Amino acid sequence: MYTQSFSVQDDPAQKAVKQVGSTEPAELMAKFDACIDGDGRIEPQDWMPEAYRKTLVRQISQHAHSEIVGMLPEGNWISRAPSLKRKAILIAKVQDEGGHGLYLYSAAETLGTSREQMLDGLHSGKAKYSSIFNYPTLNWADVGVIGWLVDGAAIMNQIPLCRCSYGPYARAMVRVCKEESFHQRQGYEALLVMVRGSQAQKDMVQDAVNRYWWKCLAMFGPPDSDSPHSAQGMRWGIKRISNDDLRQKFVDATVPQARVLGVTLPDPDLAWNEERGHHDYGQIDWDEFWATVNGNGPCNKERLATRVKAHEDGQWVRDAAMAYARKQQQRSTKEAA
Ligand code: FAQ
Repeated sequence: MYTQSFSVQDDPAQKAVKQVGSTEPAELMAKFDACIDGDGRIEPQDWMPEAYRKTLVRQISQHAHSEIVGMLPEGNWISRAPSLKRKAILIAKVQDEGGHGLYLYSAAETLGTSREQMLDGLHSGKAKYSSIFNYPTLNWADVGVIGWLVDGAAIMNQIPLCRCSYGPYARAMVRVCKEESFHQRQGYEALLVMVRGSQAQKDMVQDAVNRYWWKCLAMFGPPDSDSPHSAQGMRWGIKRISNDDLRQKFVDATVPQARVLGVTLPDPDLAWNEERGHHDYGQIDWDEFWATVNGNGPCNKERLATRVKAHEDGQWVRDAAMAYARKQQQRSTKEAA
């Protein structure tokens, strides 16, 4: 169902957005534009305008950090998973998210930005990561809801990125989406088991849905009218579907899933609109979203402090790996001599 985004036609109006005041060499720029207009792929060795490179690094950095910080809310529940099976699934899922972060840091490296630079940005609080990971996971149902809704929203957003104009990012996304699809299903299945259980379990699921629903809608970013990067990102074929259109797709896909689970999505304005062929939904609290994005959500400080500590605690591993690599290199140089 999430793969429907593959078949969405690009809006020709996107291509009409031209770069304003470019100082790039006209000939190279024309070649680049022709590649983008022809739905080609830009590879690391190809010439690209600096603004395109910068936009990609910005978006990939936000995405990579989201995967890494995103390990924390669910990671908190590994030691408290209700069975060995759930523990094994959760460990695998959290590990996958770490892997996604690494593919993405590698994709950014192909654009000339080192992992150290990106991590400095995260640890100093300059770089962004997804707002959703600044909320606490209060009960076991939160883990299921993160799989169902957070990974569901992530897939919806990332399937179009498999067609991103920058080759390494697009290719990384193919694998990431396959894994996210497993994550979404394991979350949904965990919730199905809970809603067939006791009243207390059903209440836990509903409580988790109530807390996460609106935050998941905000994951798609600000409304199109308030999204500074969307027009250019779409012109360059980095983004293929707008923030609002993806949000709408997510709502439409999730309503029937909620019905099967027997949970209520906490929005009195949620209703099918026959004329639009979509669900209408209520107002997202954008003030709360921006407060969270700007570092003042319920868990921002804790998340960042945990990441900084993990990085510092891991220094000895990086030192040992570098010392080993140097030793191996010296040995092979000696053998070659
Ligand atoms: N949270 O003009 P736009 C996952 C920022 S991965 C925080 O619309 P753009 C997997 C935005 O960066 C989830 N900041 O920007 C998982 C920009 O800031 P800047 C992450 C946000 O780039 C599951 C400013 O607002 N997925 O969940 C958010 O065109 C479970 C203006 O916004 C990705 O990152 C937000 N929600 O569109 C892991 C996908 N929204 O740079 C563990 C790739 C917007 O000006 C467990 N990224 N901002 O300072 C994207 O598709 C895009 O970057 C958007 C934003 C759609 C997020």
